[in-house]
Amino acid sequence: MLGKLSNETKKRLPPGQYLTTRFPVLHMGPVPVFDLKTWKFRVWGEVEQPLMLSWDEFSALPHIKLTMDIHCVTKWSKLDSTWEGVSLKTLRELGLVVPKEKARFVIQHAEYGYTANLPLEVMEGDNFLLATHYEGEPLTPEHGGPLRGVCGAIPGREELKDVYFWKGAKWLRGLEFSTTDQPGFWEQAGYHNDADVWLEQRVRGRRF
Ligand SMILES: Nc1nc2c(c(=O)[nH]1)N[C@H]1C(S)=C(S)[C@@H](COP(=O)(O)O)O[C@H]1N2
Ligand SMILES: [Mo]
Repeated sequence: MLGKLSNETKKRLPPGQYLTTRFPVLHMGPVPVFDLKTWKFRVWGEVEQPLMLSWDEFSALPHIKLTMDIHCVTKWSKLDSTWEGVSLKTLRELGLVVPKEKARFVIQHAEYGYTANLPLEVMEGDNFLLATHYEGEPLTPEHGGPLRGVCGAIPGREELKDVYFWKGAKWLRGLEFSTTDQPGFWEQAGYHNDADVWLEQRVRGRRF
């Protein structure tokens, strides 16, 4: 199958990955039910001011559109997926989420206690988004609606750190800014803490 791919496409496929045009659904446990009337998004920890937003308030924030290649640790990759949502950069520029100088990590907190951890500079990169829409439509519940973290690769932006898709928490309810790292759900289960797709950091302590 790889033989049919153009050189340009091959360059966008990290080691060990194959292309799919499907969008598989992958997560632990059931799809949570949510009520947008009571839904809240919270930010706490090492920030100048904790934040709590209702769904209407979150929706009213400036959204950006982002097209990325996404790479799942189970080895599928999907090119040119388009997302809309709010970036951490926007939250900082609006003065809503201003990390304290000592903040180093951001922990995404999702329904049922699922967490995912990333360094602050990765979360503030152009390839991470708090996403409300996928391909122009509101996120479906299966894919993490109403809000999820998404991370991927932007072709040509080699300076950015590209991490596997598990580092984006579906059903996101809050962000905790921290001075110390706190391995998330899959990281505690043995997945690699750094999760760099180009270094094939899938599992802690070894490559496979
Ligand atoms: N809340 C939550 N988010 C999660 C997961 C999960 O189990 N729970 N699984 C992660 C994994 S392993 C992957 S590959 C992606 C899958 O997203 P998708 O179902 O939209 O393809 O979600 C990530 N986010
Ligand atoms: Mo995954």
